[in-house]
Amino acid sequence: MSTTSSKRPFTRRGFIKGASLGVGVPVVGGLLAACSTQSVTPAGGAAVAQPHSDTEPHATAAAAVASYEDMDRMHEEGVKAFVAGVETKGKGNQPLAFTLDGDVKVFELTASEVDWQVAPGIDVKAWAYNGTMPGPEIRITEGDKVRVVVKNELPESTAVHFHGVMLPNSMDGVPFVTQPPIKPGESFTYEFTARNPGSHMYHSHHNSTKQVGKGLLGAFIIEQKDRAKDPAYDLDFTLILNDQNGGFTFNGKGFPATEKFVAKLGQKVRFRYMNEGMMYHPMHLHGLPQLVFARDGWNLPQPYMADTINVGPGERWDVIVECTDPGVWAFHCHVLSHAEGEHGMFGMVTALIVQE
Ligand SMILES: [Cu+2]
Repeated sequence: MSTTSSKRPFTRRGFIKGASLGVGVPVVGGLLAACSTQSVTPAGGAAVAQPHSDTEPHATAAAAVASYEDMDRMHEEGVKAFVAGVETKGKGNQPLAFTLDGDVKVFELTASEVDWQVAPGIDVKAWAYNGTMPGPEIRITEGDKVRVVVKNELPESTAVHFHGVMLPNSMDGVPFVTQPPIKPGESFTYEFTARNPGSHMYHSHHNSTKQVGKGLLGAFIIEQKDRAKDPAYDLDFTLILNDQNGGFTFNGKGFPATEKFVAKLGQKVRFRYMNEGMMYHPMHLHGLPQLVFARDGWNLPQPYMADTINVGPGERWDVIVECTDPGVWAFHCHVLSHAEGEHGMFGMVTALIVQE
């Protein structure tokens, strides 16, 4: 029985050469590069390296790519790098400051092409809002008047749709349906009052397979005016799930460059899952169950407990995790080919670290 592994350009010698450099960021980069056996071309973009996935059960039973010692070493190095912290250029999903025009909160977004580092060794050209993939987080409160001024510095037209947000039809951001496209060099101003609280998103709605795929997306969070309507929590984290530019990512980064979530024993943590990709991503947290209390920004009539929450494209799910047990809890997408292969963990993997 032949396996796909025998056709892979990866060689054991190549791995050993990389591994012999020792543990550290450059090595992880080297490992990721060594693990790249396929090219992924984001729609219209340059080919980027992506760690392969071992989906064939027989692949390990037949001719192994690496010895078990090599395999263990690669796994260990990835984990060690993650724990030590991997420096990458750029950080997405950062709060966007606003200015006040009377009682209107004014946000500015500029769409342009940038270099984006997903992980050491995985560098892509992204189309980004304000230079990051995902774009900055816009956070307002129910009842706020909001204005978003969008400037287009891309070589093609674009538009911004506020996904999940109730607003006047003319502000819905769909070219030729509710507005003309924003041509290169032009701007468009969106203005509305935030009516429905919850975890929402904003993204391009023009040539969207390419434009959202290349990174034109971000979180749009409308806080409850009456905070008591949501369950109580101490920490609030957003995970934007994606499977396009640069492979499988949380907030624009792939393991081991994904951000760690740190909480103290006894704290309650809110996670907002948002899927801006094109695949399903069941989010699984080890050890600590998740109280699912909102879908697409709408609080559920009856919250429920789960340990794996399937997040489909366009969906948002809000959960509360009570940090009842200390330790480093693995936290990953449970489509295993999005998270771990023969060369270790990659892509949609992080950890919730509960400190005593
Ligand atoms: Cu996944």
